[in-house]
Amino acid sequence: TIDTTDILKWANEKGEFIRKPSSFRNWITADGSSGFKAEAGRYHLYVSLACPWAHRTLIVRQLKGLEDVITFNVVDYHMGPNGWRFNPAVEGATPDTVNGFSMIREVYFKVDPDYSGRFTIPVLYDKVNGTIVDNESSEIIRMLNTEFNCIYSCYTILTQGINNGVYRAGFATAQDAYDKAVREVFESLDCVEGILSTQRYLTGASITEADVRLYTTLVRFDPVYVGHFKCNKKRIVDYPNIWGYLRDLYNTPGFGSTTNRYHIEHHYQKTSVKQKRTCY
Ligand SMILES: N[C@@H](CCC(=O)N[C@@H](CS)C(=O)NCC(=O)O)C(=O)O
Repeated sequence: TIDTTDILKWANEKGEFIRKPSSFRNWITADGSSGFKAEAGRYHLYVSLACPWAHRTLIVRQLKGLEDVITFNVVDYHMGPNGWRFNPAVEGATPDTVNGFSMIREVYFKVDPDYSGRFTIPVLYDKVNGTIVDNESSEIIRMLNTEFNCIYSCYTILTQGINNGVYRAGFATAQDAYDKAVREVFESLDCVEGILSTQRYLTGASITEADVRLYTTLVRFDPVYVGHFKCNKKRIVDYPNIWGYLRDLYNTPGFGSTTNRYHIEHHYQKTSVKQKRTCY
């Protein structure tokens, strides 16, 4: 048996280090069927930059472009008798910005006051439900890799595919560049149409920054980008879910009231774009 009263006593009677199985083994899924839906802003990683297991999770978070989706805190590199602690005075370390705790063990005890395992990092934490999803790095990296694709693409969609995509189409000076941009605009819109078939807003049941970012392009799409930027494979009105979403947002305080069609249309009509290309 492993003595967990002092965290620095990890060996058994024979002096062997036996790794205990991780205790929290929930699974985030893209569709939320597990009770943990892949959502932007919902999950948090507690890591140590010294720990190889935690390090894995930071690599995958970045490779998958989840920097805006999953937040993280870094503990002190020094693990004392009570385990990992937060010490923002150490370079590269942070406070606990989610719970305001000073020790990792407090996260475990918050979730399970009777917790008797080791207080390991990484910890994947659910900020919405105040619980630990998983503390097994091999599982964490797998779920970041497989379950967040739609969320990740949401951000790529927004920044590259749609918000900037219409400009890349409109200002392209070569046919290839225009074709690529238009293809991405409509692939991205198709993806948003799919997302909005199962949920009201881009990242879930409530309006987030992502909706604001998307709205300002969508509301200019049919009046301006279809004609002016030749993003004319389809119009927004041809996407039933996006069209309903756009109307919903327009009627939400702050959206419609700041949207001025007169200015939008006249601005773009006065900006001349010269290019030769085939249109859809
Ligand atoms: N199975 C875990 C192991 C993580 C692990 O052992 N982390 C070490 C740091 S490298 C830890 O937090 N140890 C604290 C302890 O055992 O008390 C994983 O891969 O996520």
